[in-house]
Amino acid sequence: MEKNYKRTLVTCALPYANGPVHIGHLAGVYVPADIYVRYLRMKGEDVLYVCGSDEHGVPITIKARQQGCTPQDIVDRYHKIIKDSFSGLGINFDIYGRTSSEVHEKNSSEFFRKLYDEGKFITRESEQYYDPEAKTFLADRYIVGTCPKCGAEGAYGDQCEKCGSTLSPEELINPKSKLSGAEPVKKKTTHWYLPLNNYEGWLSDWILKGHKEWRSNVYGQCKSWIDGGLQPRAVSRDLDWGVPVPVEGAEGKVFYVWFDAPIGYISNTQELLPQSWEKWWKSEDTKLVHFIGKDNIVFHCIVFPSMLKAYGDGYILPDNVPSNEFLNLEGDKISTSRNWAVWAHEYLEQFPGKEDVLRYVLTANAPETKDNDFSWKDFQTRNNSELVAIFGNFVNRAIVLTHKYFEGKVPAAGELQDIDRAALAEIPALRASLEKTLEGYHFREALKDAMGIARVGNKYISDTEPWKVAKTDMERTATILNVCLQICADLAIVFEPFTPFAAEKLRKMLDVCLCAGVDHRKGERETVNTFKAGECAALHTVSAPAGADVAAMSASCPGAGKCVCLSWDKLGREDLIPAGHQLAAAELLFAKIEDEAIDAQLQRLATIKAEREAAAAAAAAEEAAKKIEPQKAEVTFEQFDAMDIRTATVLAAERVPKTDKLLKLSIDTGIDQRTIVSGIAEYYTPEEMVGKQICILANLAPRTIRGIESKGMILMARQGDGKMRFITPQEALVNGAQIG
Ligand code: B3M
Ligand code: ZN
Repeated sequence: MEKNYKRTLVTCALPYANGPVHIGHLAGVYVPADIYVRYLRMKGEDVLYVCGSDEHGVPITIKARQQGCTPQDIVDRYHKIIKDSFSGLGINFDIYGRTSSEVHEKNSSEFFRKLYDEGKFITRESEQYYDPEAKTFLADRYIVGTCPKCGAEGAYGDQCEKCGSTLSPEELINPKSKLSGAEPVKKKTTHWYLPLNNYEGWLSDWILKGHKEWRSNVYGQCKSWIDGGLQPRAVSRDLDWGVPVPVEGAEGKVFYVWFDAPIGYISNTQELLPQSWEKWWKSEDTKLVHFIGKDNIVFHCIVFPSMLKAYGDGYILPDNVPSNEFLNLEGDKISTSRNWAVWAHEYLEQFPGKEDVLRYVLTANAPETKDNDFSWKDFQTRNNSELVAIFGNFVNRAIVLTHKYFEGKVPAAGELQDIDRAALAEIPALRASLEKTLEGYHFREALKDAMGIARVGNKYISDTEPWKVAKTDMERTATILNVCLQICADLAIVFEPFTPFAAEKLRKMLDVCLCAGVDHRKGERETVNTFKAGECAALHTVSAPAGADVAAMSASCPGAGKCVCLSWDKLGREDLIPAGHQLAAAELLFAKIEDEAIDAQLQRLATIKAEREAAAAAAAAEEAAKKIEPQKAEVTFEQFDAMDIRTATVLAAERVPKTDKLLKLSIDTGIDQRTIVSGIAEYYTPEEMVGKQICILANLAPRTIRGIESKGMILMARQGDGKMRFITPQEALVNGAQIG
């Protein structure tokens, strides 16, 4: 049953500050969340939008070690890159905090301490790997060895990146510490555990009975965890980077990153709103929504809720946890370590002014119900054939023609014809569908509806052909353009969540403003409602003391009466822009993306792939070289003795024409001079062979190879990868010396 909430708290998974964010992150979490938040705000709802960097965890310490700097250097660097990428894409959180902040250390410590004091944890002693040289416990990632599944070197104690198997350090063959290279030993250690098993029944009621409406991937994962039986989960680690465990006897122990990270949502809220944060986290009137990727489901649906339940004190639980599947890139899994990704910060540099295109393509292709693929060709097509050819083209024609025939003033509509009414009537229907899909977290569908409105406009102007009608009937032309401009105004509203930069540009052309909604970026000082766009934009920021009535703020544009104010509730009305309103100059809303830009991206990826394949081939060859063939079946001494093996010297050598592998060698065997054809051209040039002393099997029956009679065979040593070297006596001997 839909509850009647008063406000919505939207959180986005806190990205690890050990690398920049890529299109997979954006498509899975941040773009959908941003669409949702912008939409709710435009509707006048009170929304708090919280995110921040996740600055703890082993991957950060590993990265620091790789780069020879401190973990703090790493998180400082990536926190900034990530934060700037988000704002560059128009993703403006009310707060983008950090889990290395003081507020968070204090808050997460206090959280732990209360659970500890109330006996909500159990302790367990276990044996963990320990590096006797570095004198420290080793996280699974810090142990490397040979993969037991595929034999690859350098597999981690938790996973083999080569074959993708999940591993435990015990399974590794020949395990070594990444820190010192020493062989890890087992050592006893004690940790705190949250007994998730105690919360099983409660979780089952809450999720399996109470949230059947959650996406099937989320519900399904929860069900399989709960049905499989929950185990106590460690909340601490032996590590020197993280929030120290605040109890006596816990030296060298910090919180497990997945214990403190979700508390980060709360800490970041506290940092922004130190006085009033509780109403966002502890009021049944607040709707909490976590946007995450599918690999975070268990933490957000099982672990964190159990932590909050254990804590009590009125913490609310998520109403929904929209979680996406993964996005692939050009048919391959996105991978940070393999550099197979499109990085947000690089995109922003390489495609300035095209922030919306990425938002659009990632939404149109969002991996909502299954993994999906991003390809540069599709990116180009969606830009050129959808954004440019439909949305941009329609808007441009409507505004340019209004300038041409009516000096840029919105012409008054005369009596509407059926075709006009039919076009206008489609919009409220699309709006209703779009609201339903957005509220159900189906962003791809929602975008189709928004684009549907652009299609209605584009078809309408093509069908009514005002540029032809203008030759004979100015009154009818006025009506058509009036209808077109009303649809343009709809687009200036409806695209605000999806392509906010284009929507704003369109509002400038139309010289209208839009209530973009109330945000809390100024914390407790004030609540701000922005009305964005037209010439009169300066008038259009209202601020009120924090806690003001958001709905009232949204309803009152300070520009009202002086300019044309749009808002979500007006979407689909037929009188959005009044007759006589002066438009600004037309500008192109979207620009075509040329093949060169796409080719450059494909080239970059092709180079990465080629380098990866070359490295893989080299590694495979190295492995193969080590492969030793099993021993052959036994032979008798007589059988061996029957073979006449001797030293010989190569007198002359040449390639056998039209072959890659064969050399024709003229040989002094001590007995005679003869010809041997040998398949060694891949390994030796003719010049290299001349003058070399070799060993031959002299009494091999002659064979004719490519028309040349070959008498005997050169002895070669061959290793597993096929590499061959001839055998030569350790010191020069006469030709014809017998071997055996
Ligand atoms: N730092 C992000 C990830 O798994 C992880 C999310 C934390 S959300 C509290 O990619
Ligand atoms: Zn493997």
